[in-house]
Amino acid sequence: MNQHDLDVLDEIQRRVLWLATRIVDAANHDRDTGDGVKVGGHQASSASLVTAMTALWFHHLDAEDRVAVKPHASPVFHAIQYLLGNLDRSYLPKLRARGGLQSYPSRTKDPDEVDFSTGSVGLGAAAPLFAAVTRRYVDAHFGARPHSRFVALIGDAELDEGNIWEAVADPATTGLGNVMWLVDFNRQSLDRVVPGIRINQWRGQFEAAGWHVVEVKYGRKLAEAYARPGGATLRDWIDRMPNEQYQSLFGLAGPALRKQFLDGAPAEVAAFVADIGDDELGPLVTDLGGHDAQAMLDAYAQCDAVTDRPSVVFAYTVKGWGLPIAGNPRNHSALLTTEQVDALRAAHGLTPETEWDRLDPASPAGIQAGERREALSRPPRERALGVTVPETTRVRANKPVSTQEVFGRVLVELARDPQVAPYLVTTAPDVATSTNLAGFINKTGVFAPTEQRSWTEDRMLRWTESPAGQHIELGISEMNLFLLLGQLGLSWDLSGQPLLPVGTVYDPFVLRGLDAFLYGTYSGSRFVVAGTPSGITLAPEGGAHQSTITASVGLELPGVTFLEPAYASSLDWLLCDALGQIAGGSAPAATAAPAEDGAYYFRLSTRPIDQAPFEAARARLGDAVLRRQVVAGAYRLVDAHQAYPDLADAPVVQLAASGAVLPEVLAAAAELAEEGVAAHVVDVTSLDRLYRAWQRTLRQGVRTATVPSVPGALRSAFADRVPVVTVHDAASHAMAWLGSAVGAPAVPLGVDEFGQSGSVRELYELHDLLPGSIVNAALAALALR
Ligand SMILES: Cc1ncc(C[n+]2csc(CCOP(=O)(O)OP(=O)(O)O)c2C)c(N)n1
Ligand SMILES: [Mg+2]
Repeated sequence: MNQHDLDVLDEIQRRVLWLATRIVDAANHDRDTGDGVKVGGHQASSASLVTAMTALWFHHLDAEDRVAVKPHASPVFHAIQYLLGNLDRSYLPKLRARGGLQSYPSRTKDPDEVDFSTGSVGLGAAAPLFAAVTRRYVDAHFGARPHSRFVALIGDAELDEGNIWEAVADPATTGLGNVMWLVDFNRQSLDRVVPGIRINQWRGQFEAAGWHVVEVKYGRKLAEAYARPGGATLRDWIDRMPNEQYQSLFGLAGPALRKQFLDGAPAEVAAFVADIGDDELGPLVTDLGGHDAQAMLDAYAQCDAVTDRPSVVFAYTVKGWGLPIAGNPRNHSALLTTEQVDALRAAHGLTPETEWDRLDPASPAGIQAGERREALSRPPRERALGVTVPETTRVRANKPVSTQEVFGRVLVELARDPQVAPYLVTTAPDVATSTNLAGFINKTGVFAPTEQRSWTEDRMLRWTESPAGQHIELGISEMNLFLLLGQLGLSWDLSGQPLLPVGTVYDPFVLRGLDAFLYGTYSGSRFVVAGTPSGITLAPEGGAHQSTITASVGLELPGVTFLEPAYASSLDWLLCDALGQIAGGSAPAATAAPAEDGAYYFRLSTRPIDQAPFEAARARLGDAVLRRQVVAGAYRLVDAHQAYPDLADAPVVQLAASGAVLPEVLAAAAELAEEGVAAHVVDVTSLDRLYRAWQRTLRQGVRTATVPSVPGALRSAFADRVPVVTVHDAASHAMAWLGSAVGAPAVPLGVDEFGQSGSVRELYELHDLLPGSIVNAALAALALR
């Protein structure tokens, strides 16, 4: 790049630095929230990425590229979008304000176009890598999309997060030449100057995983000094200097800086810098490559040139670059004072009248901004898949069957549907076969970027790996599972192709990937995940594999619909419905639930269950009504009035249960009948949809100061206002609210302690889930009336 263009970039980056700093300043000093809670923001973390980001958006990126910005650099991102003309000026004083710019880049809440949400460090960093995995898959199945580079701008301390290394190490992410991570190597975290010199360790870790590593360590001034005779000793000294000592230089000037810089240095270094003036020494020895636009552009070009593996750039930067808090170990959340901001404004040649201005459109910088805006403008993307997922695959079972088995069979059936099949993609963290994906894999194969030779012939499992495969196998990392699902579910946006992603995981280990699960749904992703097997019902497996709190997790996660069917047909309907919702807008008319947007979490079991009671309910209610109620969240599996007509005057209870425990509940209802109590049995297929329906009417009542109505889903399943017993192979708390929703006393039964090995019967006995306990709970509930 010629000097003129570099000068233009420099002018732009100076304005970016100013705006990013002032955006945070305005949030803290121009607004009075009146609640005493500090607003906050990160001027220092923003400043250290100003050069790298200016060089990206104002020179390097194309419209097709997708970038994750480290959470604390969101002000830089918005400043850049503003200068490009993609953000209205009114937002600039609204960082961290309601309806304003989000603290951390958000796909769903920011007014400008954010590619990847970030916030929980490590996750946003890994997301572009999985977006690139998704792109490789899309290109292989649907034809090559226009080339994109997937970039992550990440903090150096972010590399302490384990999920980073799980992502880097997984074979599914190897060979992605369109990925570039840029580490903002300012050697500071939140609390401290990162001890020691970690670059060699990190370099080794990336290289061991097959990555291309670039270091941008020095700026032009230092490079020139190194080239002078004796410069090698200077370089050697700076390279060996501990971070703590180096960082301390930023707070110093004059002779004090020289003294600190030379502390412990060989005599030749002192001699080399002897004729460099005090005023020049500081700027020289702190001249780092991460603030040299040409050095950064060269690094980006080096990454582009390596097309067979991902690249990582370590850009040596200064936290707080260009600000009075530069390099200060306590600068992470430090805010410039109003006086400092005033001085900075003046130093940037701005006044309170001109401080929010865009670049003068007639100036070279303004012209550059206009050109870049054009170059970066993107065509709209289509979210809906535009295919109709059938309401049912008609899986039937005439013998006891588990939901996990049915799940596998429904997927196989859908893989036969010519409309739906091409878009299905499954993934699992080394549990594909043990979660019943084998049938699907046998039909569709495993995805590999290139054809792989198969060395063993297995008639049960045809693990053929090829670019046509539709299962993406991961190593044992639940973080990677949810990161990949999250990106597969955003493929419509980031790769121009909507997909129907389905993941499986052992239910207890949903918790292991929980933050990535949250990350995906917070980002607006849509996918299906099956947690299977779950609960103490996988009895002999013992406490380490028995999930108890996952139902609550599924129920409470926003953007996630939690489903726990017990019977084959109900799972079939719910899974087809979920995929139909993801396919976008093709929700069958019978769906009682209002349009949902997000992920679908099925909690399944390996316990075979007799299907006859469900068929009886089907005969009683009819297919259409039953389906509607199943999809809405609950239906009466046994209607006591019809099942026990001679108990017309008997006391009535409702036994509500989800999933694998239904046989015990049915047995309890029969025992209660013998004791003269009429018990309805309600199969709760989606605790989540029921709860949401209830909450919706309550909130409506609260907001309009009117008496809330009882939502339809609750009304049809719990027609009588009589005592309730809830039974769940999960923490008793998850269903306990049903009593209040029905307006009657409730006794919640569930698993509130860690499990252990045993038979189903033994463990149900331990946790009071056998029919005898359910009967006693029903009597207790009646007594509480
Ligand atoms: C998972 C997670 N843990 C903790 C935090 C709080 N936190 C935010 S930034 C930060 C330090 C980041 O340091 P670095 O990545 O080096 O970024 P820098 O600000 O230096 O650029 C921490 C601990 C977070 N956002 N996410
Ligand atoms: Mg840092």
